[in-house]
Amino acid sequence: MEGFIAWPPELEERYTREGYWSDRLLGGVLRGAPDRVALVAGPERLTYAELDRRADRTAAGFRRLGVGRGDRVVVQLPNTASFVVVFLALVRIGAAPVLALPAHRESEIGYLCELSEARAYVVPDVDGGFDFRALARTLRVEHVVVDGDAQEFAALADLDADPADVPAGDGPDPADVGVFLLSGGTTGLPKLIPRTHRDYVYNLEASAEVCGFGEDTVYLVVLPAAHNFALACPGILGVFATGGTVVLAPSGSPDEAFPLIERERATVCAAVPPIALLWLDAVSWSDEDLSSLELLQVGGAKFAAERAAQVPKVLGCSVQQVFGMAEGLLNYTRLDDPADLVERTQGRPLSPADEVRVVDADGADVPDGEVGELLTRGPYTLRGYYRAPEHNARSFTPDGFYRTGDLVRRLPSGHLIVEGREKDQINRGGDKISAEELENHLLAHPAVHDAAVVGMPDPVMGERTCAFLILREAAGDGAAPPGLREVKEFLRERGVAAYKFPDRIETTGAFPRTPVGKINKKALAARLG
Ligand code: OOB
Repeated sequence: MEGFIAWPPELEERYTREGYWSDRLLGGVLRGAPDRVALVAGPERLTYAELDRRADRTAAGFRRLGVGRGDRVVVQLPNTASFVVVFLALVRIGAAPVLALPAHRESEIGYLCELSEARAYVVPDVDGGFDFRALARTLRVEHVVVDGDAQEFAALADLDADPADVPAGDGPDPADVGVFLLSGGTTGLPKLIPRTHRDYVYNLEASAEVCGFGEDTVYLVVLPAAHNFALACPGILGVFATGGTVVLAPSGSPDEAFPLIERERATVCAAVPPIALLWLDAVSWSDEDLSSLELLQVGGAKFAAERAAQVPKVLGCSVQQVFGMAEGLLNYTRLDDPADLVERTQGRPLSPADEVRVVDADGADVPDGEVGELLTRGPYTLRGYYRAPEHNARSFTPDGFYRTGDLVRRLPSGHLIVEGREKDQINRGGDKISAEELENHLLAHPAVHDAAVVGMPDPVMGERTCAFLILREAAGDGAAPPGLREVKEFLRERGVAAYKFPDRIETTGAFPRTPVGKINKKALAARLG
């Protein structure tokens, strides 16, 4: 696929020879017994055989539309059975789903469709009060497929064909891009992360092993299914590969998640820290029986040691810290690690073939125990973002290490402690916000002369977003300077996802500068006190 950067041949040979890569495909992950329940979603309960058949029929439906190997399809579905069916259908025909989040709006989706040259866009009719058909009308994609009331578009339910009636087409190769994940973003625009069948299959299978997933696993999904953590770390796909059951919840709210844990006897769940904190509080006033829970995975943002220590006491289950990234590298605390490492660290790399360096500003390795930037290379870490040559020149070392932008300390055991971040990004409870992307939107406001976005510490979210604005003189002649409400409304009209809206606005006369003239964001953040 043009724009995809593959591993160099010698590594390709090594990862295959050493058994990290196989020829298994993402479409073949359903390995549970045919009559076992694979998926519970709302009122639906699908066995492995039923899910397999629905995926095949939907795959045939997509093929009949003319979608096939090497095509891209932007998928923006909430946690419904349709998400799983559409994902499996597309990877089976070798069309790569581009996994947008339900929160994304015109700004993000328009860009993703254009960059990926998507053949199709798959959406719910209405979700969370938002009409995705209206969003679809603003786009130029050949096929819009709607789950529910399709209006003028194609209905997902009609993408149903007997596989025997549709020519089989060209199947995917394990080295093909299987799926595109979205990067959190550090620049003006989000980036697409190509994940091949063989690297992502390794990602999910190795994760399932480290996390002890098996036929008895009942995995509750509370994060968006489109997020790497919930999808493949080990996630939904890791459960399917080991024969367990996936239960989809609409959100991590205790009102929705706790009754599902009780009813389905869920054994494991992946959460971001704000959800874990909410659960720690909510057990005291909830009546549900959570005794089936064996493991709570927490990741996406730093989870404080004191809170991690509370999980076994309050929720009665083990805790696992997960420090991962859509770009690849996953770190897990191990199930048999001593409590001290589980509480204080964010885990160690999943794979023996993960190469990790911790370097100073000059790119020199620092000794264990000292803070530096994490660089990584390995059998499931990307070698380049899709169609982003300039960005790639900055994000990778010449020998192919990905610069994570995370500041970490490595212990002699290999465990990593996340100490901070170098990248210009806000991590709002696991949701990543590119400061530059938000600044560019703010600069489009007629009253804004300059904008600088910084994170501010928050006890629940870890960070919230503050936008410092320098207003135009012209704002004086009539136009009132925008307040927080106006700024949010402005961003909503521009079609920006709501999680990127600032939580606070500060106006100022000038930005502090670094000696080289860049905005000094540390000094700005310090003003927030
Ligand atoms: C996960 O993936 P992304 O792509 O949304 O975000 C990756 C970034 C990391 O580079 C790091 O800055 C931050 O999120 N992060 C953490 C963390 N886990 C992720 N920072 C501190 N402590 C942690 N435990 O967030 C992701 C992907 C797969 C599994 C889990 C999380």
